[in-house]
Amino acid sequence: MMTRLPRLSNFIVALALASALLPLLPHAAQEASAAASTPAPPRDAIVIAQWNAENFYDTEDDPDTSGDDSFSSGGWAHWTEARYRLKLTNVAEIVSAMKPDILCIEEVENLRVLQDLQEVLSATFQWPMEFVVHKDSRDPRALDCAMISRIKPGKVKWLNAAPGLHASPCAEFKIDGATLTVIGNHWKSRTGNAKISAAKREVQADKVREEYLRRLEADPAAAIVVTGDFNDSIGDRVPLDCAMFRTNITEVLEGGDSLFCLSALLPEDGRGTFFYSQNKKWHSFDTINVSRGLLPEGKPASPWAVDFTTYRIYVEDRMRMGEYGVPYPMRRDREKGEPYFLLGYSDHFPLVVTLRRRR
Ligand SMILES: [Ca+2]
Ligand SMILES: [Ca+2]
Repeated sequence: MMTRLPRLSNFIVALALASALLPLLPHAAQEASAAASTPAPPRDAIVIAQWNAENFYDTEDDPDTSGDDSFSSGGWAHWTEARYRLKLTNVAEIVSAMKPDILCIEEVENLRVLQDLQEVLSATFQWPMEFVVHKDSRDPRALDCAMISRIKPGKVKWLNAAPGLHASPCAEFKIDGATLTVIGNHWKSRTGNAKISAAKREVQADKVREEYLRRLEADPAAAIVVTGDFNDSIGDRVPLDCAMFRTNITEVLEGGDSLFCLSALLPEDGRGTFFYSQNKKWHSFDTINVSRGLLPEGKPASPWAVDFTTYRIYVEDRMRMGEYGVPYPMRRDREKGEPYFLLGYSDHFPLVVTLRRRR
């Protein structure tokens, strides 16, 4: 059992603070947020972040799906407007600290949640991210894989591996005449039968590989970033051998038809983004993977190079809890039959990296 840090009193204080600091921002105030946006992002660096935001639902019941029912009024999760607002603030606070130009975000219920997040980012944290890449994927849990960005996306396509799996947004960003392709992912979770869930992830991996290979064949220098929550760790069969997210940089530099998994740069015991409480093990489910052209020594070179020193799992002390320092989530839980609420962020840690324009 994970140690429970927050107590009821903390919860009340946090909630009171949240409601005092956060007047309910009307959903429709997008013009205001657009007007407040800053000029184009700096072109010499592009920051990319990845985060599975865990059950990022609004509080309204979507009558077209039962996927959000437990997070709707009267549902099991006791998800209230105040808690939703606090989640928006918590997520926005961390995102604004990472300062991404492009954020790939998973487990978001709908466009409204993304718009609310944009509004809080802009109004409360002065980090406007005015563009959205989103599509309702008809997921059984009503959760989508999306992007928000400070750079206007060009062509967007959705990689649908199979019905019932999260579609992966594949967005092209035209920056100073060069194209950066970013693919966000949320592969099938490991719940249920292990073989069946791995087979589903394999189909998703094949779809992503097909897409990036096509781009590399057209342009061997193509700048491609593939990120997400893959529900498999570095070196597991599906990411390593199906998606070809390689951990050996030489292989990528020489072959050019695979991607380099940046988490291979981190120490082996420092790659975990998710902690499985049943077996008390860390998993590196979230990674950022890049094409050869983006590697500092990659040839042919893309217009940008990954700055290896910037790649990290973004964690602040407040994002951890318990003796293992695991991701501090925001959710209803129970201890000895007593329900309580954890008022953190997500059960995953985010990742961030900077690409620098080559000179
Ligand atoms: Ca809802
Ligand atoms: Ca519903």
